[in-house]
Amino acid sequence: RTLVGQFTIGGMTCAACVNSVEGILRGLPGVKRATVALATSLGEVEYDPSVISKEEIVNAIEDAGFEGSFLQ
Ligand code: 9UX
Repeated sequence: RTLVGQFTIGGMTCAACVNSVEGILRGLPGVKRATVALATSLGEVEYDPSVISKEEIVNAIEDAGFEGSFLQ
């Protein structure tokens, strides 16, 4: 079972940040798919909630120096 979650992401100031954040998210256990958009500061992850929580996903984003907040 997977869920799809949308989040806002702060601190991305150049296009390479997108690759950095996507790479971090895609490397997390339980994350099946991850995209972030520089222009809108929005991201989306498909994840298995039995493996990883939204809080753990946000922590990974913040450990990399960005800010993340799920929309719901
Ligand atoms: Mo660009 Mo982002 O020089 O972490 S890669 S600001």
